Amino acid sequence: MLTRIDHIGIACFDLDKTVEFYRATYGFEVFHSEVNEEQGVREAMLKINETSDGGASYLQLLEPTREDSAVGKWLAKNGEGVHHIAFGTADVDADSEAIRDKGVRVLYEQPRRGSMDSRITFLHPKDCHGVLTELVTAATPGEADH
Ligand code: CMX
Ligand code: CO
Repeated sequence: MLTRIDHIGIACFDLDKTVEFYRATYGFEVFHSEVNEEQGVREAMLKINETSDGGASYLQLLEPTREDSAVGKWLAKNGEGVHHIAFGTADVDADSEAIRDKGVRVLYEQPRRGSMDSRITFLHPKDCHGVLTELVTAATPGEADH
């Protein structure tokens, strides 16, 4: 069951400048940052609020590490902006299989590693009314490597 907005992914050209904009304008601080080479991103997670399922909602600011990555290609075509939304679930395996059974293309056979040791998969934007949609199961407390 999808129980929260886990994050909104925002593509930017300069992560440090974008982090500073969110800090100076709204007071949001970086909760976690990392490079995910598989996804081709340098990213910062800004925690916005805790949620009733014990999780949280974040903004995920994304700078590409290479031009041929998903975010690099998207930025070249669209410029900066909202790149994807992510729903949180306790069981990304079961939920992505159930969604696959409804005929929506799930991009990965098995969930892959996301921010903070979460497990993630994506649904094709062309099957989701133009929205690239991610499903996330957060690492269990204690496993996350801040
Ligand atoms: N939102 C909405 N539509 C998108 C999109 C996005 N983020 N990215 C691509 N599209 C659309 C394109 O506009 C294009 O549409 P048209 O054919 O009408 O022009 C179509 O999808 C194909 O796009 P493309 O530029 O040819 O790109 P690809 O097919 O090579 O890749 C996708 C698209 C979704 C398969 C790829 O971006 C992907 O695998 N994404 C998942 C991984 C990812 O995004 N990682 C970065 C974030 C990591 C994280 O969140 O942790
Ligand atoms: Co994401």
